[in-house]
Order: sequence, then structure tokens, then C-alpha cells
Amino acid sequence: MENRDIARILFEISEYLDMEDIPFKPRAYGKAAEVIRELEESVGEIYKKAGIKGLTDIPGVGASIAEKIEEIIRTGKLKYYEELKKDTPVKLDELTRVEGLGPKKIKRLHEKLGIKNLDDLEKAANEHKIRDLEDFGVKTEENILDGITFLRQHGTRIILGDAIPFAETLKDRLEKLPGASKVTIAGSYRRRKETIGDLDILVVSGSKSSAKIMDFFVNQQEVDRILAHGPTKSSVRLRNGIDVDLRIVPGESYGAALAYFTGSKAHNVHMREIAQQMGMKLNEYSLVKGNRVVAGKSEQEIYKALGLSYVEPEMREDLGEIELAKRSRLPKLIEYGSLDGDLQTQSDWTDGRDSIEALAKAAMKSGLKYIAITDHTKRLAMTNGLDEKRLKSQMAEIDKLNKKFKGKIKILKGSECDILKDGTLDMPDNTLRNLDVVGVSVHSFFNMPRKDQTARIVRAINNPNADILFHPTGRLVNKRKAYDVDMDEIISVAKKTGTVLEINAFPERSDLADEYIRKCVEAGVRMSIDSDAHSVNHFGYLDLGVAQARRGWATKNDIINAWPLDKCLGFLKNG
Ligand code: DGT
Ligand code: CA
Ligand code: CA
Ligand code: ZN
Repeated sequence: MENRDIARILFEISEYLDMEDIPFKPRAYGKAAEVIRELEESVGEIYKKAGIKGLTDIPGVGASIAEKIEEIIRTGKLKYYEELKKDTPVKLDELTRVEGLGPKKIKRLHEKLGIKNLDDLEKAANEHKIRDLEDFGVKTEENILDGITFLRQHGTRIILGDAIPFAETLKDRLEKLPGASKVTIAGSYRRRKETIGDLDILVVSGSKSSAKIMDFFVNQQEVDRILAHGPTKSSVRLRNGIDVDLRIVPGESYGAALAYFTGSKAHNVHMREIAQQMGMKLNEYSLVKGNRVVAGKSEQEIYKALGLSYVEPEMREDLGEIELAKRSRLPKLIEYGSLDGDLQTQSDWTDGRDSIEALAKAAMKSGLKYIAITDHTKRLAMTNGLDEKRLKSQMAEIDKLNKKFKGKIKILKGSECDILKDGTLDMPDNTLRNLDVVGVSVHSFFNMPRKDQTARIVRAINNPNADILFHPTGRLVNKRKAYDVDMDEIISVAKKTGTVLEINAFPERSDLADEYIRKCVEAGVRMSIDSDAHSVNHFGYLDLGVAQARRGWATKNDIINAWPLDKCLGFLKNG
């Protein structure tokens, strides 16, 4: 059981309890869930090593919650949770996925309108029954309908960043099996799409071990249902709702199978056409000419035999990459682990969890040479946003820390400055002027008409102190659409003003999306890849941003924090 699964159960308990108006307890469960989700060490390991005492040593975990965690670890289930779920008349996990609906509102909707699930909610909203409830109104009703439409379109795919931990666990497990080699997760996961539908795992093995590998695969503890169980192909549904396919292939077909199951389908179709034009046939077993196998063992030899340069998985969407590969003109994509800095982090001065010093140390550990501290500004009161006075004392503290860390890492003075409704900034110019990095971002009035929203952001990035537009479209993957804004216009203004657009790597943001990254690359607008870290554990997100950048065909030249500090700062000053 992964930390995130345990956290998920505790979080759901907090929601059930919240719905029943029980005081204090929901907070306790919510808090414990938050801590466990962020914990680096596996809770299972902690329990193995130190038992229940180890669990109660986790901050926010008291005796009663520790007992629950123990039950989850030992049995994979929790009676208390199952009962809460059974006793709650509504499908809370389904309904809370609608943006803006929390347990309290759901309770009211159930009491007043008998709403139990998404279908009921949609019906009531369509019949305009929600707008008349006290505290709801027409706008809320519209937002609920939008939220449902969005969920139906996106809700069943999982965010890449959420899939990685357990996907890698599965992979590690399979790698340890006798007779299994070259375990690779193909499909959209390998292409690093921002969300994935299911996991497609490939294993190379001889026929002798394959039955054993399959037996192991379908009998793992996380498996909820076996969808198929054969000698070379099996499929399971895990308890967390995700489907996993496993295919076993012989070594001589590995490259062909990998290319086939990595996709995308559109890329594959185009590749097969090229093979046909050359009088060959390409499938998941090999590339053949007549009866002769031309290639199949590796992807490289297949691309080569087709007269193409090797195409990185992130580019395989048939969006022009094959044409470039024919002419050996593919861009050299920015590499994983190649960032020098991180230009958006939040400390405990606002809504971050850790001190500036702790962030700097963690950044050093992740191999970074500079980070900007960009705490929120006062308009975001719920984050304890900084006013001028506090920002100035923070700047003084950063000066002190830089003396201490001298030469090891550079901490930049920054701000995530709120863009106000009219496009002005939430901090006076003469303060912003003294910062190294000014990020500007929208955190309010998401529903302005397109023309106004665009004008608002254009005005903000026209401020000479604004360096980077943070999370430029405001979308939350699977949860909230981008606000309505003309990104072509923003990109063309950014080109003129020298504004950097951010690729925010925080998993649920992934903002910019790949299509916009490509537009920036084409327009020559520079970008930064930032973790938006709110704790020392978040620097690991940076590679998700690199993945997104690669899907947008970005090179090192496009990403300013892949550059050495001097060059990066020079660009921010003059840009
Ligand atoms: P997903 O799971 O929806 O995020 O997207 P993928 O790309 O992982 O798609 P999936 O899981 O349906 O199939 C994995 C790969 O297998 C896909 O990327 C390409 C290949 N594939 C699946 N069906 C077909 C097909 O009908 N024709 C071809 N050429 N390839 C296919
Ligand atoms: Ca897939
Ligand atoms: Ca699949
Ligand atoms: Zn923000």
C-alpha cells in the first residue's frame, strides 16, 4: 500500500466526517492525510521497522489514526472507512470531484433535493432546481453543470505525476522476477502525456518463465479484478481504478513491440505507411521485407531501416515529427535533470510548508544551483500573502542566507505577485524593481469574458517589472478548465515585452500545456520550468515539467532556467 493510497482513505474519511458535522475530527484526518501524502519514507516501511510507535511519531498522527493505518497496512482495507462509506447515503467520492462542491454543500443538496450521485446532480442542475437553494444561485448551478461536463470528458484519466510512484513500483517488482528483463512501461506513460488512460507494460521473457510472470502479475495485492489472463497478454484493474496491461515478448521483437505499444496510434499508422511505401511491413513483431526480417530488436534499428532519425517518445504524436525525422531535422530536446534553477517556490512565509533555508538545502540536493523564493502577495489573504513590509524583511533574510550558502546555491529574491482584476499588480513598482524574479499570476476572477481576461493579462505583462507569467492558463488537470484567454495574443505580446511564460510542473497544474509550449517555441518566446514547490519534497516535480517541455518540442535554448545563473538573470533584466 503506497502512501498516497493511505492518504486517500484518510482524506475521504475526513470528508465523510465533515459531512456529518462532526467537529474537529475531520481536520485531524485531513491533516494526517496531508502529512502522509508528503512523506518521503514509506509508511509501510515505518510500520515494519517501528510498529505502531513509528506511526504515532509521524506528525499529525495520533493513537486512533495510527491504529487505522495499521489496519490498512495489514489487511489492505479499513472497516471504519467501509462503514462510513456504507452509512453515507450519497456517493461522496463521486460528487466531491465536481469543482467547488465540498461535503457541506453535498449534504445540503442531499437534504433538499435528494441528490445522491452525479446523475442526480446533473438532472437537478438541468431542471434548474439548484439555483433556488439558499447560498447556491444561478452562477453556482452553471458552475456545477460545467464541472460535470468537464469530469465526464476528463475524469477517468489519471494525472501522470500521480501515476508515476505506483507505476514504478510495479516495474521494480516485475524486474525482480526470474526470467524477466527489459521491463518497460510503454503507451502514453512513456510518451509522458499529462494524463494517462491505462498502463501498458512490456516484458521480455522466454516462454519458460512467461506463465509464472503472468501468474505473479494477476495476483498482486492491488489487483481488484482480472480482465484477461493469458500466456503473453494479461490485463488487470487495480483497486485504485487503473487498468494495467502486461505483454510478454521475445527479445528479437522487443523494439517492434516497444514502438507499437508506445504509440501514439497516429504515429504508428504513419510509420506503417512509410514501411509500405518502401515495400516493407511493420507490425508489433518486426519490420519485414518479404520473408526477411529487416529489424525488430530495437526501436533505433527500425527508425534507421525506414530512413528516419530516432524520434523521442514524447514527440510521437504525428504532429510533423516524422517529416522532420526524414530530413534529419528533429530538434534536440531539453534533457531530463538538466535544469540549473527553479524560479517558483513558496516558503513558510506564506502557504509553503518549509523555511527558505530548508528549501535551499533541498534544492541543492536536487542538483540545482539557484532558486527563487516567490511567495504570494497580500491579495491572497488565505495564504498569508506578503505586504511590502514583510517582503522587505524577507529580502533581508535572503541576503543573510546567501552569505551563509556562499558559492553553494544562490537564493533569488522574488514574488508571485497577484494580477488584480484590472491588470495592475498587487505590489508597488518601486518594490518589485528590487527583486530578481517577478512572477505574476491570476488567482481570482477566473470567469471574466475572454476579451477582458486577455486585456487584463496583457496589461500585467506589459509592466516592465513583470518577468514571468506564472501558470499562464490557470487550468487544473482533470479539475478546472483554463480561464478563457486568447493565448495566441498573450504569446505575441510576450514576444514583444520579453516576458517569460512558465511551464508549471506541479502535477495538477502542468501549465503551460504542450500545445502552447510548441507555440512559444515557434514564436521564440522563452519559458521557465518551475516546480511551484510548497515543500522540500516538491523539487522532484521539475522533471515532469521537462517532460511537458519535451512534448512541446522545447530545447535548452528555449528554457531560461536551464541556463547558467548569469545568463538567466541577464535575460530577465533585459527581456
Ligand atoms: P491512453 O492509455 O489512453 O493514455 O493512451 P495510449 O497511447 O497508451 O493508448 P492505449 O493504451 O490504448 O494503447 C497503447 C498503444 O498501443 C498505443 O499508444 C498505440 C498502440 N495501439 C493500440 N491500439 C492500436 C491500433 O489499433 N493500431 C495501432 N497502430 N496501434 C495501436
Ligand atoms: Ca495506455
Ligand atoms: Ca492499453
Ligand atoms: Zn499561483
